Amino acid sequence: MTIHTQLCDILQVEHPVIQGGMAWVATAELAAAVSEGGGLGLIGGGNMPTDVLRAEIRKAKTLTSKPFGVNLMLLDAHIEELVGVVLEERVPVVTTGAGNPGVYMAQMKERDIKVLPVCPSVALAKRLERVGADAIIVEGMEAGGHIGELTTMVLVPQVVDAIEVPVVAAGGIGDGRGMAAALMLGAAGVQVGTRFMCASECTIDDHVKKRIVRAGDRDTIVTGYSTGHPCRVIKNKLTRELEKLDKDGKAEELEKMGTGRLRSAMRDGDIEWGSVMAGEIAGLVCEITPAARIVAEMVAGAERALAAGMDLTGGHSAPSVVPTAASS
Ligand code: TUI
Repeated sequence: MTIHTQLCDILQVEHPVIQGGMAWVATAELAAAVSEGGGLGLIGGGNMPTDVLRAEIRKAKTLTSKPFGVNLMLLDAHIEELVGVVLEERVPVVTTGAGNPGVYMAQMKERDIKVLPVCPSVALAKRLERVGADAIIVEGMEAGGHIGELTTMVLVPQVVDAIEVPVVAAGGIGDGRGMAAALMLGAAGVQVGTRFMCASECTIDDHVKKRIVRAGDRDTIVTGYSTGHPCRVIKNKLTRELEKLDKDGKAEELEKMGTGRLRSAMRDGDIEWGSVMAGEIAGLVCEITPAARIVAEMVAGAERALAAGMDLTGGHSAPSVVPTAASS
């Protein structure tokens, strides 16, 4: 069995696996390595100065001839300029976070750019479909970084039922079993962040990769509820301080304390006082391996899991809910 979905045709990729466009993590090296492996690599444009984004896009073009994309954080102060860069550089795919990219849609479509917004709810997914999203990345709160309220397991099938365009499942997916489960929920592909942080080509500090490899199932925590911007990170000295502020409702102090911490973790390797954004699936990540191997193993694992599922259900990929003569 080979997994080929509508998402492969939309993105022009071999495998329906998108690498999360993580700010301060996803550089040209990682994006190109994932794309070379047959998935879709993304450059994380969040918090990037315009000239750095342009340089990263150009570097990725030298490292791969395959399609790759850019993630834009819509709350970025200079978002208009960043959109200008992806238009000028003719990046084939753009994913967006933290809002509705509707106002940029016409310009992107004019240049044949595929737009895949990240979305945490059914209501927003419907709005995003109406403004012309090519597919929607549905992200559960198992994910690392800034998150919504619902889990991937409950969100994906509800969005699949509510819209026509393909759904990409994100949050809590780190291997072939997770990918198979997402496809069984009706997703046309997966977006994977935390597992790719431990790709050999990922340029973050080694201390962060080793911290993720060492992480257990209960090693992440969500901070910042009091600010209205909850964020999943690996527990450390910083989160113990943030927890106290959260409990006391000191949102402003909390916001201030978190500023610049993602950079100090990912670039400088400060895993105690930095913001080590990672998903709950960190507990499953146990090695640092090339990105292409992560893609290949994930797809092969999903194919095995789906084939095994078919054996259990007598040749069908989903158990029937219609009563049969034997059971009635
Ligand atoms: O964007 C993320 N996760 C992130 S971005 C990030 S980088 C950062 N660094 C420092 C400070 C702030 C951010 C770290 N993690 N995920 C995608 C995502 N988008 N999750 C949730 C949403 C979302 C939320 C609301 C998407 C749309 C939305 O729309 C609201 C509306 O009604 O327009």
